[in-house]
Amino acid sequence: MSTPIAHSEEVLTPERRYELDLKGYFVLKGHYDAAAVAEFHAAIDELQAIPVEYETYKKLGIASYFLAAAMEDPEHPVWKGEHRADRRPHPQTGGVGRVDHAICGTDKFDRIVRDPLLKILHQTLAGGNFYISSTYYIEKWGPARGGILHNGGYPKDRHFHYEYDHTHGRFLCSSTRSVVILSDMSTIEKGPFAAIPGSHKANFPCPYDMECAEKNPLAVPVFAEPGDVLVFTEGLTHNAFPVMDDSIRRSVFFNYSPAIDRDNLPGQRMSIYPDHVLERLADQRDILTVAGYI
Ligand SMILES: O=C(O)CCC(=O)C(=O)O
Repeated sequence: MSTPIAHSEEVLTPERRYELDLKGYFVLKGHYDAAAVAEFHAAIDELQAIPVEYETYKKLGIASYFLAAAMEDPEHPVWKGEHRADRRPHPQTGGVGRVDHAICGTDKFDRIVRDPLLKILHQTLAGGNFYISSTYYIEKWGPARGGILHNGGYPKDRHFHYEYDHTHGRFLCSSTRSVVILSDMSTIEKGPFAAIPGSHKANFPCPYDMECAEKNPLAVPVFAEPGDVLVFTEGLTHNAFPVMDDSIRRSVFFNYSPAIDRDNLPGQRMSIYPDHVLERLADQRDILTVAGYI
């Protein structure tokens, strides 16, 4: 990883800015090296080794992919071994397909939290102070379905809209993401990320199939390799193509949103992160303790 980067133009270059504005995403090729990729795989292994128990999840601050429905209900079926059809545990390892608030259950994603390039990038896209609003991984073992295409510019949604303010020459995006690719997604069989380029600026609902990317004529695969980081506005219509072979597909999602308050340090904070995370990442409190909404 390079030394701190001072200017947003060095990070959001004219080429990246144009591509993001036009298509709604771009890929940072080879952003993380093999050692970092190995560390992120180890993070997922660590999260999967945590027993899927309400008390344990609550104590750590991690969440089930059912989010509030499960985290507010100790009797939720997920604590009794039930899973969403597309997030079933791996048949051999038993590892669960997704854990939310992942940074509360492992410190092995901390280099993504601290990543100076990603911080400047997402701050620029938020148009000011931002915070990390969600962190999770997705593991799929093939063959596996892609998933329902979601979001888009229409109807405008305050939670994920894309905006560029021409008057003041700045972005005002309400939600942007970094997806760290951990598996080979360089061919269609491997179930790459799916996107409808330009859909973050759509003025109409998508008239095509939203159930599966492979049936939507406007959805394209975004091919990527381990260590690449896909940056996109959550206003983009997106999901994934199906995994067609028997490979394991893994990626890590970091979501960034504008902070709604300048400073919300302990004592007065509304951070979603428990104290053990704020202590471990004390140098990153500016992006973990600000108030925001998810
Ligand atoms: O698995 C993927 O690459 C896409 C998942 C997705 O659309 C999401 O988490 O919002």
